[in-house]
Amino acid sequence: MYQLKNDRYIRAILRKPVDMTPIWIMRQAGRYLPEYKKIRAEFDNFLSICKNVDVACEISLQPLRRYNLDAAIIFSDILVVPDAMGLGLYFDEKKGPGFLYPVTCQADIKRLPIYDPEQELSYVMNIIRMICKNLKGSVPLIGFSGSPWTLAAYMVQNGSSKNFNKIKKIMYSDPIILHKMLDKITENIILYLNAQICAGINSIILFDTWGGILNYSAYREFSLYYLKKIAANVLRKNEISYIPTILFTKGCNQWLEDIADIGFDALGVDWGINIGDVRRRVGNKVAIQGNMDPSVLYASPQKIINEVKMILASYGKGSGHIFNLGHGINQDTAPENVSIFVDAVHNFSKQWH
Ligand code: 1CP
Repeated sequence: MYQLKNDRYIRAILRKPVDMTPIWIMRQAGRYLPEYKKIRAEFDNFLSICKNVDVACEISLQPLRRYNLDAAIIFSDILVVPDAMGLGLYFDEKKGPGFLYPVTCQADIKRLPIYDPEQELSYVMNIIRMICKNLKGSVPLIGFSGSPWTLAAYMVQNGSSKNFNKIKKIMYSDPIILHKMLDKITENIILYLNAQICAGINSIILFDTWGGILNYSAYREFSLYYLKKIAANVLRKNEISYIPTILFTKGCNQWLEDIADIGFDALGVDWGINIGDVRRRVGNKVAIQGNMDPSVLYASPQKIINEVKMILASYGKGSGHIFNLGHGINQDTAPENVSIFVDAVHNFSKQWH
């Protein structure tokens, strides 16, 4: 375990004073970077990169060499959890993720195992240990998982979906069996995140990417309930410090008060809401991550800077803001624009602290 040299990200989540607003970028290691594409071209599939400890570590570090980011994130994917549960994950170049053995019936759900993450996901723990050795505490390392609901959606739909009809059919026709599935996924996620903490990560983010397709009561019953269980059961500290947690949701801004109440330290919000309004609504309960539209990075440098200034001003004075995009960075973003973005956040946020 290393003492952190730059702990701006951690301090901001804990709403302690900072000299400037910290920034990291969702999907910061990935397809918009030429150095990633170069490595990617040497492998025929994405999963083999995720399982290659040296390569995944190198890719995690790439964005930090280019930009003054305040955190690193492990290079992996939320779908390695269903893979470790025996579903046989693959990534099709055109169609995206899919499973050899998707969940199609009750018997499939009954068969889902509770795994040992130190066995089934040992490669992720090895990647974490290797990144930590390289970072030597220069910035915090973020670990992550998909939310139980989001993972269940992929496992039942067999990949992505436009209307999520299959999982919604189970939800409305046999909610008890869906709860059994969510229970197992939740238990596996807690084991996974606690193993990540033991391996050395400094913070956790949960991605509830598909919570926003539900109505209010279904969101509370099938997503929020399980996220609350996770917040209550992750270790929250290692030998030397507290491990702050962020919950990222998409399309859930109408339920912010509920989401702020379940025990995460920070909420990640998309760009569908003014960040000042988020702050007013959640008060002192949580810190806020976000929330620039990733498409702003297509604009001119001056427009990017203006947008950054506007979001900083909307948030207002004081700590508790972790700057980020409102969703993952687009793969056709110009890497030069990312420098302008990151530096603008640092330069123009000083006056707010
Ligand atoms: O060929 C390639 O290069 C594969 C593209 C790719 C990459 C680079 C995928 C497939 N996943 C990733 C990496 C990844 N995914 C990271 C680490 C990179 C970083 O942040 O620096 C992380 C944190 C994720 C998380 C992830 N994967 C989410 C949650 C966050 C979000 O964006 O909402 C989700 C929903 C996924 C599923 C997934 N994996 C990959 C794709 C194309 C998808 C989306 C499928 C869909 O459209 O539903």
